[in-house]
Amino acid sequence: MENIIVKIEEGIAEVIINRPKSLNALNSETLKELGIAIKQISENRDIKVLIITGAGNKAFVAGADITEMKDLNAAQGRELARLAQKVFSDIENMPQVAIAAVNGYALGGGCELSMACDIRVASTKAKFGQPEVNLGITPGFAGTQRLPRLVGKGVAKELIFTTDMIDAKEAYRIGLVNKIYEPEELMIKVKEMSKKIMSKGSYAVSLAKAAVNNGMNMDTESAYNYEADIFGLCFATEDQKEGMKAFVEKRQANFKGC
Ligand code: DAK
Repeated sequence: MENIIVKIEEGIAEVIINRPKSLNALNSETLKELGIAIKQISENRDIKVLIITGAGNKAFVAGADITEMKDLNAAQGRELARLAQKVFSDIENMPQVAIAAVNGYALGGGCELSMACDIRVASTKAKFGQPEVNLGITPGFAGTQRLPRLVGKGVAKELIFTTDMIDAKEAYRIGLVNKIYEPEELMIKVKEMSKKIMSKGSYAVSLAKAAVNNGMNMDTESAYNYEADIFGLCFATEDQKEGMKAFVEKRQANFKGC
C-alpha cells in the first residue's frame, strides 16, 4: 500500500491515510487501497475496532483530490463515485466498530469519511466542512445523506450551502463529534475508548451497530420489529449466556464474541 498505512495490534486496526503533502486528499488509488484494507479487516474476526486517522499534524482528510478530480469526465466521475460509495458503505456496515480520530482538516470527502465511521473523536485542532459548492459540485460521498442524519436537516443545509468551516467545539455542539481532546491525547483516548468497547460482548456490539444502522432506514414499526428480532438473536449466543451468568455470579464476563 502506497497511500495508507495499516497497523494491527491487540484487536485494533489503525488505518492512516498517508498523503500528508496533499493534506491526505483522497485520490482513486487511496480509495482503492482503503477498500482493500477495509475488506481484509472486516473479514478478520480477531479485529474488533477500526480507527481511521490522517498522517501528519494538519489534516485528517482535506477531501477528494481536486487535482485528480478536475479533469474527470462524466463516466469517470460516476466510476469514482461508485468506488467511494462502496468503500464508505463497507466501513459503515462492517461488523467492527469504526472510529474516526479526526486530527485536523476533515473537509468534503474527509468529513464524509468521518461520518461513515460509527464514532468521531476530534482533536482541538480539527476543522470540519463541506466545501463542495465552492467547486461547483455537490457533496458526493453521501454527505447530503449522512450529515442531516447526524446534525439535522437545517444545520446540514447551512453547512453545505455556506461551506462554512467549523471547529471541533462547534462540531461537538451540533452533534457531529462525540468527544474532543488535545492533539497529543487524541490517539490515547481513542484507544482507551476502543478497549472499553472491546471488553463488551463483541457480537452484541456488532448486532447493535446493525440495528441502529438498518433501523434508521426503516419506518418506525419495521424498525421496532427488526430490533426485536436482533434482540432475540442475542439469546442464541454464548456471550448472552456468559454475560448474564457473570452478572448473577458477581464477576467479570469472559466474552468470546460468539
Ligand atoms: N486535493 C488536492 N490537494 C489538496 C487538497 C485537496 N482536496 N487540499 C489540499 N491540497 C494540497 C494543496 O494544494 C497544497 O499542495 P501544494 O501547493 O503544497 O502542492 C497542500 O495540500 C497544502 O495545502 P494548502 O497550501 O492549501 O494549505 P493551507 O493550510 O493554506 O489550507 C485547506 C488548508 C485545507 C484550507 C486548503 O488546502 C483547502 O481549502 N483545501 C481544499 C479543501 C477542499 O475543497 N476539499 C475538497 C472538497 S470537495 C465525488 C464525490 C465526492 C467528492 C468528489 C467526487 N464523486 C461523486 C465522483 C468529494 C469532493 C470533495 O471532497
